[in-house]
Amino acid sequence: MMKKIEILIEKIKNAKSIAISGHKNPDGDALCSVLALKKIIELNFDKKPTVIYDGNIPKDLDNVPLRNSACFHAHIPEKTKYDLYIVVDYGTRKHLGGVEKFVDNADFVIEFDHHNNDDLVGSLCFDDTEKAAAAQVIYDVVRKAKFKIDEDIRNLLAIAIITDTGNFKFIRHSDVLLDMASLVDAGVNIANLVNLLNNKDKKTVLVESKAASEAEFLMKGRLAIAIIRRTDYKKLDGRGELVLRILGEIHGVEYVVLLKEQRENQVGISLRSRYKPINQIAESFGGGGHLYAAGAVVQDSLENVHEQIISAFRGI
Ligand SMILES: [Mn+2]
Repeated sequence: MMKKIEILIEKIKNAKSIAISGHKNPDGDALCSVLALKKIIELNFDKKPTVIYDGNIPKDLDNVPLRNSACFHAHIPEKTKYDLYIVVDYGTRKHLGGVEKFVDNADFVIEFDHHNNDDLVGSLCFDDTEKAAAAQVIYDVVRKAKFKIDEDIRNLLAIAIITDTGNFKFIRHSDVLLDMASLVDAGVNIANLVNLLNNKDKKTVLVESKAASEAEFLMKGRLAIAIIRRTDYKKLDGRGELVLRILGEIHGVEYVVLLKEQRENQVGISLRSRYKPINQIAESFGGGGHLYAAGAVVQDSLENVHEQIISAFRGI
């Protein structure tokens, strides 16, 4: 590890231009880990890395520190070449989206990730699939390298951890709590950060609550299915997590399905389960994910997908 950190320091020191990206359509971990790393490099190396993203950054992340320093990839000339490119929380190459061309064009690529991946894009890899967030991988390196950090960095790392663990619901190891404990001891206020994330557009919340209130209940109330049609899909921001959460709070509901008509003949499926794994259902639709939270995108009509989902749950 120390050898890798030496190389990391060497590469940052020698780079005249540095860019950093997370996965396409960044979530809290992908965006905040990248912004934290930008500030870490500024503070410790006196360099100004460019933060580049593809897709849409949800409104709830609008108030995170340094949010405005993230540049949309299409605003940067296509042939731009960086000495050093750092990819964070990207998962697999296909999730890089529009920044892939810059990554491929860079002299050297470093990665920080916590996903399973057998197609690594980095030449120097800080990967740990046991970590609950990419931010933890960065925090680990920060402490081993004795890098200076400030309030922005601590808040960004904390937001990344809070969002990727679903407010600590999905943790598997105590180390994430220990990391959070050390951030809290250094001044992070969790309530303030959660408040800062409550920043959705009214229209988004109203569309989500409407979808929840119009849900249908099957299998004696154990399966809830909500639908967001195309006209409402435009008002959605993010994955419709609120719909899944509202329905999942109902007594007796074990499975929640959200069908999003993203465009004509394209439906996004989000699946949640309380007790039994449902990732196999997502896989049968060509998707995947975690045991109890999975999804897929299907090229078919909403009506057909709706029917297929119901029959998939008959087998469970
Ligand atoms: Mn992550």
